[in-house]
Amino acid sequence: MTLGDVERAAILAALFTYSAGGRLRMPTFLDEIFSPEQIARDDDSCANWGRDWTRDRAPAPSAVVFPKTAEEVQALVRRAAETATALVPSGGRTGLSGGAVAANGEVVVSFDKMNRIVDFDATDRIARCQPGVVTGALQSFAEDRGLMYPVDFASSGSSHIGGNIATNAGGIKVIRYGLTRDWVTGLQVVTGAGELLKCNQGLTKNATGYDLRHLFVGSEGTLGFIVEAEMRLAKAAQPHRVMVLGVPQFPDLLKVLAAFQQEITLSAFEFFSQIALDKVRAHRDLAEPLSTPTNFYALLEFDDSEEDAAMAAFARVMEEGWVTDGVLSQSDAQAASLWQLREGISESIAIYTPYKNDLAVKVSALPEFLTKVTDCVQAAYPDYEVCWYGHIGDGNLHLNILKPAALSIEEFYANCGTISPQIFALVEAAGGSISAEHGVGTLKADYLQFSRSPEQIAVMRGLKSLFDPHGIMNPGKLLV
Ligand code: 2HG
Ligand code: ZN
Repeated sequence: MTLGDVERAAILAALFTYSAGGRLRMPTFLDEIFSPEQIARDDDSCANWGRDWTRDRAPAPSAVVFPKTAEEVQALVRRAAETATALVPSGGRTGLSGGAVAANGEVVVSFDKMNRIVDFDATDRIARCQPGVVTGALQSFAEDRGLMYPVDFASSGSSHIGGNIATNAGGIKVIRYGLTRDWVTGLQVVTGAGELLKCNQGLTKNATGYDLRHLFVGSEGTLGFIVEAEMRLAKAAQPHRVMVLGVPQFPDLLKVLAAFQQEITLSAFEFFSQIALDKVRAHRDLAEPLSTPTNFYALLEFDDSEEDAAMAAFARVMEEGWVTDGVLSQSDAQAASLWQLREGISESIAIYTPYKNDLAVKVSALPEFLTKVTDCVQAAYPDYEVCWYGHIGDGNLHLNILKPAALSIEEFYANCGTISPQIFALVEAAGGSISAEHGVGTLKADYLQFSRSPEQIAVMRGLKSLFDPHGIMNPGKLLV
């Protein structure tokens, strides 16, 4: 039996409407592009691949697809454009801003099967990666060759290079090695118009006008999908030492930073508050790092070869009274356990379903800014615990407000939402950013105007319609 045009159209229309189970049926063209094992639409898969680490929206995609090649991604985007099918890219799903959440019947495009390092050139020191390469896998690949991929964070064991690029991920070593953007030497991207763009192709010098590569870094999948990235690797790091210092007054943290930077090259300068330390110690059963507890702690990392100069700086900050106590790692194992005090915080507070903010101001503006934000939260909700930590050496503060056990998540988030505009007004007044390294996604999309002017947002919208004329690329994220 063959179908006439009318029957075919009716069946297609029905396939795009709600099925008896309430879920949107997957568009039929997926079967034309992918083999059956590359498509999933069962509840578990949709729940798993349809979300990131945020929990404020329930995942409800119509299907998940697992492309294996750039050609398949291109075919998918072209057919999605013809049928107005929304697509959501999915990497390691470790995002904290809802950038990879599919809550509206979209097709999730998982890059799990595009996870190979396809080529490496030792002269160029460039690894050509598919987008689904796990950050930790690229780090190990580099180490095996006596090199280093220096962008690092707690989620490097599951986050993907493609997702890192889409959010311009930062992490714990930005003070010395910069952001993901600084390590991308080439990008291949399928735009929302279905075009494959090869941007920069691994060149160091390329003065031929607009550098399109950088438009896609931090674009959160709203302009196109990354299908290949050329990542620069660095000379291997020297063995390093980790120091944890007790600093009673927050402004003194910056004096400590300056004192150490005068003597040595820091590869990390992180901080956390006593509340953050209590939570991570309880969660991971870790020992108290210093004999006397204090309000704030700094965690420093530097090359082993600079130990003497670091000790000279330590003597000075103790003498000045900025630091009350300190500990220096004597082995790699000790360095790793000191790092746990900082890297384990986010995971340890997850049980409090925290209201998260990822804020940046200039380093010099941090003390006044932190005081004002703390006062703002305490004035509105004196009972809420405020947990501060972050990458203070590059001006990035993570503000986590912890939910009191008696409150429902809905009530707590609604309460915190009422003070968000005040917090973001403080960010704006300080010339800062409402998202330092986690992206805008859905969570911060309503607040973009606190960091970007109307003129900038208009230009961003222009770029969006140029690269994604059909509005199918990660809709509802970043620009709403
Ligand atoms: C970190 O620095 C991560 O630990 C997560 O960026 C921050 O959980 C957070 O707020
Ligand atoms: Zn962070």
